[in-house]
Amino acid sequence: MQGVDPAWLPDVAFRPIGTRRTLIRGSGPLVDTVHGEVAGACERFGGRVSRESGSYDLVLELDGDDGSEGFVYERGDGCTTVTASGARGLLYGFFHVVRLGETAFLDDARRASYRPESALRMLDHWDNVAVHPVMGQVERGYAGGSLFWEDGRARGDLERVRAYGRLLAACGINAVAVNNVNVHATEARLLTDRIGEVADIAGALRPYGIRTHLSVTFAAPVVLGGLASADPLDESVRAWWAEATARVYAAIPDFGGFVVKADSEGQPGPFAYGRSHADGANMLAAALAPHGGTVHWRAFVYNHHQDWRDRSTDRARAAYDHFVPLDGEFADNAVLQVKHGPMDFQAREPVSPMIGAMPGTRLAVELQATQEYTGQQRHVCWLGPMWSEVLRFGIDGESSVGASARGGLVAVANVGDDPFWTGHPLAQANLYTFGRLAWDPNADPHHVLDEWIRLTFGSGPGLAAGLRSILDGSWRTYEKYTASLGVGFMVQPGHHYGPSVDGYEYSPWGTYHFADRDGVGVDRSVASGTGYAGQYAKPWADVYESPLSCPDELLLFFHHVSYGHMLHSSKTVIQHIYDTHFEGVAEVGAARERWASLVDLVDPARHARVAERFEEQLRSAREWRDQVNSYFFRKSGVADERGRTIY
Ligand code: BDP
Repeated sequence: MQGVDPAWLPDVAFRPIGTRRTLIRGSGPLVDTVHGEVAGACERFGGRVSRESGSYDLVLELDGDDGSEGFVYERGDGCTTVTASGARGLLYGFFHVVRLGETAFLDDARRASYRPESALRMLDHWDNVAVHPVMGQVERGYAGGSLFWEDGRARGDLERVRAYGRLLAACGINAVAVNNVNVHATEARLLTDRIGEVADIAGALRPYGIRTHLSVTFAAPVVLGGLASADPLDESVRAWWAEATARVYAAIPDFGGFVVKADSEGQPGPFAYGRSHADGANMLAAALAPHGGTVHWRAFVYNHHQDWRDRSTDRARAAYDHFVPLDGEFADNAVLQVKHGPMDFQAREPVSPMIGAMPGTRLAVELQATQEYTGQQRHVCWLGPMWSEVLRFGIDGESSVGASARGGLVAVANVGDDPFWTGHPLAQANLYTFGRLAWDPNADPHHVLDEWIRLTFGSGPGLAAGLRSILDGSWRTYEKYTASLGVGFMVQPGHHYGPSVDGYEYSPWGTYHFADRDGVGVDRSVASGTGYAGQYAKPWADVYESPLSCPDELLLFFHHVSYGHMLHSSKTVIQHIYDTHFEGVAEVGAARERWASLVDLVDPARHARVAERFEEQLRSAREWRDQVNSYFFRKSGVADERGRTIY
């Protein structure tokens, strides 16, 4: 597509396939997609593709379609073979060969089977159909307008959506929710009279094995159906949902299901009728069940009108307190979608204690690819290591978050209609990494990063090493110059970009750091605080309970400590704050220099876009450093050991 960055699917990545002879066996729409891919590559590079037998370098074979997503890869006797028993498996096997490049055709005999750890790997788009007066078109979007919606309706030309589906399939994603979880009036109607627009989008994504989901409002029976109530136990309400859902499936037979944000930040929900969230979710699950659909019910429920003077309410506790008592009550096709941390996508949070605490419920874990709190795609912040830590976290010391997410892995999308897809071209690495980690939560994120670099930028050694050094540690760098030691939320209220040390301190949102002249942090211990630490299984409940065993990076999330408190790193809290803020800025400066040195190796438009973002990142990092350091210097009166300038 003209003017659109090919991201990790540049033409050249198809050369190894496009110069060879390929046999494709099997039939169906996804086999046709694979055939189209191979034929396109052959047209560009001179190879050949056929559906008959003969002598071949590559055989892609679908034997049946049992709906599975795995594939077997084999190399021997001068031929590479991918066999799948499900059509999506063939598609993923094909992209596996693309990723291997020439290696796929080197003559060492081997055989391996692959399958995704999780059956649902989904992106949630917080896209509004109509531009919202405060949130714009894409809520928390930093990559231009929506890929799906334009001028208040679905785009007429869906070529870009199709290209998006292709990118997603190439990293293993199989589901997309196409509208914002905050469902405004226009968007509500996508469920009913505007379902045809959703069907068009679903049609553009389907050839790449992607099922479409829709965010719906719990109040739909009232706002769209004219009913007096949306009570989930009311028969007429249930009948309304059953009918509405049947109409959705008439338009989109492979529709994935609903995403619901209920009783959260002003969205309607079952509480208004004295019903539980299991009642609410199960009503929608019942409407979807006959059609094979799933409801993704979000667990992001807390009081956003909190009295900041009341120290007994702790937002971190809320999701667990609401939902864990409901374990076992959710229908089989209801998935409870939990943010990975208990608060809200901060640069550092502990893993949500809900994960692992609801063995009788299918949970999906939600990550945030869109960089709301991690630099808004103006800062380089590759989130692979953070997500990998989360997914590999052993909730009871053993079973991992990744394995507990039986309902799937979800990320809030970071793309828009920007030519580079993600605003900051290097933020594409987050999208790619999410897909690959959702497929295999135990994958080494650094290998994934290398893979993304090689596909996107080629394998020139200088360039690859430079990119790796810029991206690899970028999340830790970001953490250093922003809010320290897990304290979080020292951001500008509303848009959440840039520092505001007390921006949320006396607000109703439940996000406080409690800094005073003696110390900082939130006491969430059982012994003297909010008791949140007690929501964890052992050993974590014990580890987090005491400041002596709590990991440094989460200290202020769990404890209120003095500025002189000694960290495991043998630095005091205050000196750690000073040091990390100076280091963070220095690291951004070094990354910016490194990027500048790659100028001759990177396409000029891409280079210029990233260079421009680095200027802003450096400015912003300095602003963070100066505000945070000055704030704590003035609160504590403790001078920097190293005598650097603090204002
Ligand atoms: C917060 C965002 C807000 C979202 C909310 C959510 O600031 O825009 O609506 O999460 O997840 O992080 O529903």
